[in-house]
Amino acid sequence: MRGRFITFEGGEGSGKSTQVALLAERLRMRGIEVVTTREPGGSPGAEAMRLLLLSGVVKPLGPTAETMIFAAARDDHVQTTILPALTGGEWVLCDRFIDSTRIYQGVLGNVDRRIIRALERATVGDVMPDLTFIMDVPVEVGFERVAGRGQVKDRFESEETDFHVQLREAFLDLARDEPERCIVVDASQTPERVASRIWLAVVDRLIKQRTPRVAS
Ligand code: T5A
Repeated sequence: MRGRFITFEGGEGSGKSTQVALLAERLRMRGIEVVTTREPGGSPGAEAMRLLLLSGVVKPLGPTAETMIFAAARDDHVQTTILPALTGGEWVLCDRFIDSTRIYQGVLGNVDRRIIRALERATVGDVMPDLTFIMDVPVEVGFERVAGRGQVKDRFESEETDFHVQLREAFLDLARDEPERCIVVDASQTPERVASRIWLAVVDRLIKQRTPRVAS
C-alpha cells in the first residue's frame, strides 16, 4: 500500500521543522515507517540547489528563473526521495512543498500562475500531498523565533515585514480554497499543544481510514 504524504507550510519560524519531528516520533511509535524531508532540498541534488536559492545568488535572475530552480530541485527531490518512499509504503513528512512555490513565487513574486502550475504538473504529477498543515503564527512571533536562533537571515527571511504579512494572508487564502487537503493550525501555542492538534487531524483524516473495519 502506498504510504501517506503530509506537508507542512507557513511563514518563517512557524514551527514546521519542530512539528515534522514530533509527528514522525508519534507515527514511529505506532510502527509506521516515516521519512522526514524538506524543501528546497531533501536529496543531494536538491540540497546543492538549496544553497544557491537561500544564499540569494539566484535573486538577481528574477522570480521566474528562481521558480525554475525551485522546480528543478523539486523534480530531483520527488524522484529520488519522495516517490520511492511512498511506493515502498513509508509515510513522507515534508517541510514545505508546492504551496511554498505557489505563495512565495506565485502570489508574492507575481510569477504567472500558468508557469507555476505547468512546472508543478511536470515535477509533481500525481505525487500530491494527502494532507497539508498550514502553520499560522503572527508575523512578529515568527520573527522572534527565528531571531532567537541567532543565525544569519537567509534570502527570504530578509524581506520586509509587509512581505511576511502578505505571505500569511496568502497561505490562509490557499487553505480556504482547498479545505479537503489543507488544515490551518494555530501555531502560536506551545509545541506540545500544536503537536496534539496535528495528531488529532492525522488520526481523523489518515489513520482511521487505514484501519480495516471488523465485520459485525
Ligand atoms: N521557499 C521554499 C520558496 O520561496 N519557494 C519554495 O518553493 C520553497 C520550497 C526555506 C525558504 O525557501 C522559501 C521559503 C523559505 O523562506 P528554510 O531555512 O527551510 O528556508 O526556512 P523555513 O522553512 O522558513 O524554516 P524555519 O526553520 O525558519 O522555520 P520553521 O521550520 O517553521 O520553524 P522551526 O520549527 O525551525 O522553529 C523555529 C524556532 O522556533 C522554535 C524552535 O525551537 C526554533 O527555535 N519553536 C517554537 N517556539 C515556541 N512555540 C512553538 N510552538 C515553537 N515551535 C518552534
